[in-house]
Amino acid sequence: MDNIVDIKEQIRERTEAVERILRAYLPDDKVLSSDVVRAMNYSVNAGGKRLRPMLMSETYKLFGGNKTVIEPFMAAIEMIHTYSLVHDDLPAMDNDEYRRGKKTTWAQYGEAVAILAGDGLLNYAFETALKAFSCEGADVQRVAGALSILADKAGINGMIGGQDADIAAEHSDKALTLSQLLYIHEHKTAALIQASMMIGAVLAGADDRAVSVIERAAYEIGIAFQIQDDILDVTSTFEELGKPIGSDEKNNKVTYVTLKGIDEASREQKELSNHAIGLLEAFGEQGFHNAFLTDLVKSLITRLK
Ligand code: GRG
Repeated sequence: MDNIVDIKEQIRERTEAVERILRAYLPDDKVLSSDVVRAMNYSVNAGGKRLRPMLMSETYKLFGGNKTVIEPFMAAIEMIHTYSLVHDDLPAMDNDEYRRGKKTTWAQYGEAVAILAGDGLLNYAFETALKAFSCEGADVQRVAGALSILADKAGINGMIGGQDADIAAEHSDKALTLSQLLYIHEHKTAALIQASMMIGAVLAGADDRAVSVIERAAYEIGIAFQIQDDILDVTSTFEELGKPIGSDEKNNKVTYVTLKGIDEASREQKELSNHAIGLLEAFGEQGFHNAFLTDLVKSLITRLK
């Protein structure tokens, strides 16, 4: 019981730390006063678990990172994640009116402003990440490597590619196979989690072999995270999730749950998470430890939102 309270408290403290960093890097809507900038800030400040920046910073610490160079990248990954949600909620995509317990950006500001706010956040993410070059003690090669991972995993070979495959599947009259579903989850969901953890590792100076183990662990965490998302869409409530449940069924979506049933989906989710935890703990043999990181991944297995 004490452990659960403790991890919740540690997550709360780290969430606040991420939010302080976000506030420092978001554009000032009093200086650049426009609906688009206000909508960008509204979307990021609407809340959210801040999981990606947290995983990034904790992977950075795992490999001994302790400088501020990680901070612009933590803000950048949350901006990219938020832009994807802003665009995903649009009438042309999922047509959702609530997220994180608040009106979605298009429902609050109108479609045109929401499209631009998403574009603005994507661009601003790279403007922000580029600031890492001027952080004290920044290693130019590591920052360049991190930027390249960010661009690749968010782009057509990553998250956008996954969204594209998802939309193509929705428009197809053929039944979606498990391997097609895994392709969508790998790109749409796991790619940003991989970017987060790989960037943390690269900026801390981890070697190529370690970065590829992190890429694998983050893949498993990403797929497990998405399976839990599919489960919660069936089992949770509007109050808990901050958005309507049952949206997969409403949109006739094939998910891990519809293909395998809740029990099997839940079993595989745990198996993937535990394997990823094993990969992370094995770094202990090389002297790299971060107990909070493994506890954070464990907490995702039973997450309720
Ligand atoms: C529009 C280019 C483009 C991409 C959209 C991310 C995405 C792709 C769509 C959002 C819908 C969805 C189910 C995505 C899968 C990833 C996921 C579970 C996102 C929600 O992430 P959380 O739970 O959200 O971390 P919070 O609100 O906590 O930040």
